[in-house]
Amino acid sequence: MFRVLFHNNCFDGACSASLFTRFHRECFGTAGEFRYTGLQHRAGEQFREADFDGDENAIVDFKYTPSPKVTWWFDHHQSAFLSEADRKHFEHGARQTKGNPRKFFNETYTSCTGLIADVARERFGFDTAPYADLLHWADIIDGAKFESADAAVGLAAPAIKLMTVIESASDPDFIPRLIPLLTAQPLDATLGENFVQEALAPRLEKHGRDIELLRSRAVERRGVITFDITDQPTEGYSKFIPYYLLPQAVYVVGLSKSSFRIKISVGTNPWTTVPVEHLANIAAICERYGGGGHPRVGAISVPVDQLAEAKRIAAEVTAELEALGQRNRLPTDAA
Ligand SMILES: [Mn+2]
Repeated sequence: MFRVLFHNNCFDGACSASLFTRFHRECFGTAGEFRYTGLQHRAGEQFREADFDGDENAIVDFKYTPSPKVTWWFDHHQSAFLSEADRKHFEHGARQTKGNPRKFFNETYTSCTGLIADVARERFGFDTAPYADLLHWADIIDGAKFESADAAVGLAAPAIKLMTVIESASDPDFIPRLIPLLTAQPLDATLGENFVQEALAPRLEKHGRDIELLRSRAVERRGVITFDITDQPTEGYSKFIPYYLLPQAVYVVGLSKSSFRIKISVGTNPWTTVPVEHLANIAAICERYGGGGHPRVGAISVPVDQLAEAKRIAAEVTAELEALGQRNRLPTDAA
């Protein structure tokens, strides 16, 4: 039995596991059966040695481990190595297996599926042409390079619907059941499978409710969307919905609440027409209030019983972004 461990609840992780299996079957054919385990980021130890229970074990789209039981590894995350010792272990192994490597790391790849495809084709002669559509969507989804807010929120493409069910799957058997299908048939055929449709229906319903809730709350002023949904328990709504509703806006400042915190989400429209050098540094703004993030998106957390303080901070951040007076050029503006 060949055990493939993959990044759980991630479209690229599932595609990586599927493509690796095809590649190994076709180019080696030594494994009778493949079994799959999803790996989750967590505090402390990332792996349990007991997880590596195959005659061979592969990890795809997830962190490195020096365990000798792991015979194949592919990753593209900047944070692939948990320690300098792990990086050294990988580099030492790479020197020893030169000419016949089995572990591959390249952080310039948008998706791990893309890395596996290039290695399999260039080093082992594996024909990746049948998987062009899968590779295309793995790059779009893992790189968050949706062509528009309509594409990201409208969920029209089969791959984006599959992404939605994969990201929200809680049944541990669901993704392992899906993985072999991803390289066995077109994505729309996989989406049409009964067990996939059953998982998708409640997700689409919730997504529709999220859109309507935000439509009723989101307002735009001077290029900044604000909303407050702290009175509505709303876990895991799509962060693209505000830009879908109000595409002229450059920024969003949203208030939401979970059991343990009030969250002020601050974001930049991924499809903004404002040149990047004119955009506000969201990480720097959030850091001033004890939050953090990236240049384009960040968050500030406030204790769950301090709603007034959260509203005060949100108003300050909103005023700062409104003062920039930036708005997107929309296709309708041209006429
Ligand atoms: Mn990935």
